[in-house]
Amino acid sequence: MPVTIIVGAQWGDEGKGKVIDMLAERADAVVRFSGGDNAGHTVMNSQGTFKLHLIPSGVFNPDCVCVIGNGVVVNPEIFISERRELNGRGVSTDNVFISDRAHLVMPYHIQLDGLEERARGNKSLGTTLRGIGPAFADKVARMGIRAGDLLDPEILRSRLEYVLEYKNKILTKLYGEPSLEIESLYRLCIGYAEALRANIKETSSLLNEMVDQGKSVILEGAQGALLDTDFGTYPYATSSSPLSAGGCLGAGIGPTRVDNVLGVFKAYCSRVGAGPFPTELLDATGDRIRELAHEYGTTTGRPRRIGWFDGVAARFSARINGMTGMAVTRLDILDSFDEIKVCTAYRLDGETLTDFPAEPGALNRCQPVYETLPGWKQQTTGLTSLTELPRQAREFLSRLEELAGCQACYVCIGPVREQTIELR
Ligand code: 2SA
Ligand code: MG
Repeated sequence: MPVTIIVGAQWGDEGKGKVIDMLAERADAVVRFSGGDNAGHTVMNSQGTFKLHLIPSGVFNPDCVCVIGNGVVVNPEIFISERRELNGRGVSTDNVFISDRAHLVMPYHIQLDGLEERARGNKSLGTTLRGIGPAFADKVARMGIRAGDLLDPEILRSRLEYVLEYKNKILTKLYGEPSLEIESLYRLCIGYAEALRANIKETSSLLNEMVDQGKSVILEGAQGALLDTDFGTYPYATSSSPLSAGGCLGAGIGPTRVDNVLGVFKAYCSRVGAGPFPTELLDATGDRIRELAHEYGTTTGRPRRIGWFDGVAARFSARINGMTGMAVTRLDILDSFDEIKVCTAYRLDGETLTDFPAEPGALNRCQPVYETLPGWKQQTTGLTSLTELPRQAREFLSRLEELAGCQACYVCIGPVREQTIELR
């Protein structure tokens, strides 16, 4: 598997961290390509349980190069604290690099995320308040500070002066907040520069050389396809591209070099934050899944919204990602259910839809059409092959494959690395 892109196929939290941790055992490089520390990847392996927000899940393989790509926005404080925690628990970060083109999340981005959410009132998006949207907005507005800018004090100072003049107008005139001081911000950034200097470098050439040498490279997405700025439930979306195409852009590897796109689906759905969610379960079944699976935000601790597997969204996601395979995670969470539902179509204004609508209002009004499958009522954790899985579980997986239009390659039946069955 020379170059594989691994993406979240739903609304994030599908268990990408676990799948990547497993595949990273055999990888030469793992690259994070989108999002920022809004992401939360939980990894459980022989070294313990880790919640990663920025550092790629490949960090547990000491021979693996880990890259935070140009498509990520990096909060230096979070990077430094994550590195400290990993090092404190015996995990080396010597092979972790940050692209010099990656943009930084600055303190004013976090401040603006909070002010913007408050200004939206009852139309707030439920962001993670990590400054991610404002940092990406500055990137495309050509007003960002990049990791590479930290390395030259003169460039850094002139960039900060340019940006602050504008930010201070917004903060004081629009929000009535005090203006920011250049000196303290500059000193803070000089501190970041000292802490990060050894990690910052040009990473796209490094990765392309590895690809040229036939090394195995994994591109690791954050969040999920349905939160993509273009194809997600806009404006209830994140501000970067969690899609496979975002992988090429956010790592600097051309699409012709990519061999596989693995989409990670949960056996049900979850969503955190506002926005349409056709299969949402606002009943005891939703609560039961949330508690069984401990579905709470890794970054914010917010309870996640829960719903049945959505086949319409799955097919859409497989198509826009060009998936070559899927991983189905958290199958074990459904072990005790008598019946399991999967959504096969939507009903909207008297019509049956099998494609995912672009307009969030329309999606909000979609009623799911369900097919009910019998549960397997048997513990799957501990099983090691497809043939050992109960017949009903195999039928459930086949139905998910049919609905998504994509073959399952892995099924996860427990949180730790080994609790995964490789199907093909
Ligand atoms: P933002 O902060 O600007 O990216 O928020 C915009 C929307 O994107 C959603 N979003 C997420 N959805 C699922 N998981 C995410 N990561 C954390 C986790 C979230 C958490 O792993 O649990 O801890 O709450 C994530 N990050 C962003 C967000 O909810 C908004 O709907
Ligand atoms: Mg997560």
